[in-house]
Amino acid sequence: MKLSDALRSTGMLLGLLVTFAAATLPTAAAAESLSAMTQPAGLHVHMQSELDPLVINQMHSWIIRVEDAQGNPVSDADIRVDGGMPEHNHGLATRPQITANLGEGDYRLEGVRFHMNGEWELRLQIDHAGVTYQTALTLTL
Ligand SMILES: [Cu+2]
Repeated sequence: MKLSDALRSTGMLLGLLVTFAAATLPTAAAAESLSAMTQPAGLHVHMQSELDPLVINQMHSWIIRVEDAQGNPVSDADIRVDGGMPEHNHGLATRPQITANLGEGDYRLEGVRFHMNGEWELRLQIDHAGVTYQTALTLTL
């Protein structure tokens, strides 16, 4: 291989590496808005962090929006939230609580603090109209 060819290959490889690194770099902003359907099906949950950018080791709150399958707000849900890091087999260091029903299907969740970088799971149990729904939302910090 000629030197110029070798340099060109190296340049292309570097370019690929830079592209790869940019694509896999953790971006805090991407984690601040989550949504999921429930089990059993019937509710749609959307969560928005009030901490922006979302970072570790900082106590913060989220706004949880609950909608039915038709997109109508569900304002009389009873929500409990737990979480942890599935890969590390540990829970949250705090006990998040719903502290306000803001109406129109919005609820404020306070007392969330992620104490490590990595993949976190927020697990919601939602009681509504005699049915207990569950869902889990995942984010990476
Ligand atoms: Cu961990």
